[in-house]
Amino acid sequence: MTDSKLRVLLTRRWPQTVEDAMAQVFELRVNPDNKPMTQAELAQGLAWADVLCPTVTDVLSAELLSAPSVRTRLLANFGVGFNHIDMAAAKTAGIAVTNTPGVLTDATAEIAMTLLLNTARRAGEGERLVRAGQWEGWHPIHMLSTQVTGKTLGIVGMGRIGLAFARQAHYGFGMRVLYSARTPRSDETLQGLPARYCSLSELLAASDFVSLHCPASPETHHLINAQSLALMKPTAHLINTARGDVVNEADLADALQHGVIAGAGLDVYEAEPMVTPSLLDLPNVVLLPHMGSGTTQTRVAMGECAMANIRAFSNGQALLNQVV
Ligand code: 8YV
Repeated sequence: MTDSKLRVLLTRRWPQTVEDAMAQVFELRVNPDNKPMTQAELAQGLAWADVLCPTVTDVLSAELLSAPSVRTRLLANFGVGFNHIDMAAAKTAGIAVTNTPGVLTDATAEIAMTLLLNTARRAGEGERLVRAGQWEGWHPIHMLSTQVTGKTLGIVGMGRIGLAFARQAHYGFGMRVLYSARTPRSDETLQGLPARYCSLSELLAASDFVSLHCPASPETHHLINAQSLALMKPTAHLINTARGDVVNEADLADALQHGVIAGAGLDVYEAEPMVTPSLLDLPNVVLLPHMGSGTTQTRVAMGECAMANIRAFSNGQALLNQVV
């Protein structure tokens, strides 16, 4: 198989420079509408393409991946999370899957920090007040908020992004770091960061800020629910830049309404782009539209990473970031 013959389908538009580079070496098709493809369109895409490049908005079910018409042998995912792909079905169908780890770590950690500062310091609320022309001027007890420096941050899932965020928080804001994960990390992995491993329940009870960085999986589905939220301090804030499924959104809205916790900052949701309506009315939650990796630099790097995987596949070499 040569590069020029490989059929590659992008389910959404990518940064132009990467699309141009791909078009030079592959037979490239791009979903021109830049809207999520329907299941029927994805089935057609899988029947045409040697390599399909999905994003988080494409649900690739067992039904789609096991159809006899499927020609695709590689799913080069644009993103690190792959919970939208039925991995067992891909494996059974002999379809390899790659992702784009590493290149989006710093950008996503930055959005976690944006949310933490924003929810703690009520920046969204303040901005809305000024824009609405309702600011009546400075006074000593106006819009008092929660100071971040020196507080305790609990990281749930100490992977690349969790660690990058913990480092920002510790070295930038003097925060004490606790973390929960399946296994403790070595000092080498933590790059010398003084972070203490503990159980999830201890982390929830002791943290002023709890930030989620675990993948979506059956084990982490609704890990944060009414019971776990009740373990948190009433002054604590929850940050989610991982996946919406990790949080029971209805339980979170309820907890925010009733003062079970003080605030939240969310970049991801259970049924994107739908957001639980009651959250929209709450002042103590900051809502972002899944933009963790959304810097120009990072989106280009994600495209280049996916392309490097496709080139390796095309040349019969070991895939660089194979997850199945
Ligand atoms: C991506 C993300 O933009 O990489 C991920 O897992 O959540 C985002 O940063 C998105 O998944 C694109 O597919």
